Amino acid sequence: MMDDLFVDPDPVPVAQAAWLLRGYLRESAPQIIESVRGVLRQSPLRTMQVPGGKWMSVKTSSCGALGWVSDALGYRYADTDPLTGQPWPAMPTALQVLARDAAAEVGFGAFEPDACLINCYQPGAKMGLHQDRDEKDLSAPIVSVSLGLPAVFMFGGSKRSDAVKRFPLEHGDVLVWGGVSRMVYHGVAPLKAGHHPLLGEWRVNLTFRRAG
Ligand SMILES: O=C(O)CCC(=O)C(=O)O
Ligand SMILES: [Mn+2]
Repeated sequence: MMDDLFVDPDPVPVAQAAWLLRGYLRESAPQIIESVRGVLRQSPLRTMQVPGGKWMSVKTSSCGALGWVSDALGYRYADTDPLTGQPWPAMPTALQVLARDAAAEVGFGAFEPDACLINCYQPGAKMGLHQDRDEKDLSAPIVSVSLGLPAVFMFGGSKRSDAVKRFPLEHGDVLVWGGVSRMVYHGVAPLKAGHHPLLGEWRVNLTFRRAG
């Protein structure tokens, strides 16, 4: 009877070919989190080194046919988890469907991600401005899901020096960018301390890509 009061809010354009789907996850968040926990039981979180030798403040893992890895040699996608020596865990169906539906919501039809990078932030963790540039198929969008503690997302331009827009991301928000915005510089400001009812002291980000 009241269902029509709970329609999804319209996607908010944040740049050309980039949208924020606020509160997209809603009641499916616990199931998504359970799926992520299942992945992390097989391929645990770890801290990766970036080329040049520094360590990331974000802890990561992956699922899908390809996983994102970084070490002193550089960034790349690999079909095996270097920590376990095993293939990455399969991408749970709930995650695939979430990514595909969110992409379709803003006009990217037939998005079939083969990689989901799981980024886990604790207070103080951050991700500097970067481009997602290791994927072979740049015609596919990036779908980025936020869970747990809120964060400030930075969305710039195609040059590192371009002006950056900052906007808050909350639990359940999904960002989708592609097309002319596919190569924009983006990052996450240092996470503020807080407590989330489902994830405690953590922010979890799922970044879906067509990598291979
Ligand atoms: O945590 C986020 O919201 C962004 C993650 C990201 O940009 C990446 O993993 O490449
Ligand atoms: Mn990125």
